[in-house]
Amino acid sequence: PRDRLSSSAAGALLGCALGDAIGELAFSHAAEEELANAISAQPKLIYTDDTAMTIALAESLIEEGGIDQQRLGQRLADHFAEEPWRGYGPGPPKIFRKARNSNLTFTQVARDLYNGEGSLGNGAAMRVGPVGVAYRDRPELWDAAHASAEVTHAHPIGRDGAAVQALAVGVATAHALHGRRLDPLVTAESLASAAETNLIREKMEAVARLLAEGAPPPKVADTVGRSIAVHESMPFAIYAFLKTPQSFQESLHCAILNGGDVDTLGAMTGAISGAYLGIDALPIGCRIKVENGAYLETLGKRLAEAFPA
Ligand code: F2R
Ligand code: MG
Ligand code: MG
Repeated sequence: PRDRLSSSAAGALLGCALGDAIGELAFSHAAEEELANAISAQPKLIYTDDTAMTIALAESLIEEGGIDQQRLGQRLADHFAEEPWRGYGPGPPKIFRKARNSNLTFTQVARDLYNGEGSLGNGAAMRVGPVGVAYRDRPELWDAAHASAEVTHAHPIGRDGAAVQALAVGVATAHALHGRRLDPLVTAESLASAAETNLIREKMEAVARLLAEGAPPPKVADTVGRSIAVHESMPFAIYAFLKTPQSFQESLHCAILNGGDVDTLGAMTGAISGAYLGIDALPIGCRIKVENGAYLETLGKRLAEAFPA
């Protein structure tokens, strides 16, 4: 089980980075053959803010042994300060700046964003994979996912979207750990019933229904959405995994070849699929090209050691 957890944790982090970097290429190469040529032409696969924030969250979980919101906020802000060019959404940099220049905590500042509504962007969900790996099928997962989200995303939809994505990674990791095969329909239904907001529950119910009907991906994307808002991207990312759970590549292509916020769709699907299938199932040609791949693999192993089976 220790080796399986380690493989699953490394798979989740590298899967996120691969999905993010390849998804970013799909913004300008949206057809399968064109994308394959673009990947071959790249000396390195460069990830974006999705993976930079995932790394910060994994490091914070390992250092703190759980979610310490102030320390997580500080680590996210430090990563942003080192690499502000990673393509961050507009909200997090504002929060980092204001928290640094005031006596307010990160969560207090995050609550003021977007006219006091807080953010419902997909930024908390795209980075939450390490919480799923660490807590898996444990009851603490839900609170840890909320706590990790609240550092930048205070809107109930932003928090709920992150918690459902964390649960998807948690279910995938737990199945991998115990060598069990996951039932896509049962998983979609249980994720729907775990959601706390009507909007996300209804989207996940639509995912379950469309999976059962065998609806084509473009129809699913049009129905549930694929935008920068979490309720319009996380459900399609989970669908892309559940449609073909045995193939990282097929899940990733479904996530990123139907338009929208494709780096983030890739990061979310890649994290779930990588956790479920383990590091050895990731396409080796891409794995060796991904930026900081050795560090991501080591970080996954350290995360597994910090939260053992
Ligand atoms: N920033 C980007 N990409 C820019 C180009 C996107 C692409 N071309 C596309 O069209 O999809 N990528 C990175 O940002 C996203 C994650 O963003 P995050 O961290 O959630 O940021 P923020 O600012 O909190 O939220 C994002 C946008 O969502 C809308 N929004 C959020 N809360 C809202 C609210 N309460 N009311 C109304 N709108 C709200 C705003 O438009 C925010 O700008 C990822 O895609 C990552 O890759
Ligand atoms: Mg991004
Ligand atoms: Mg994005």
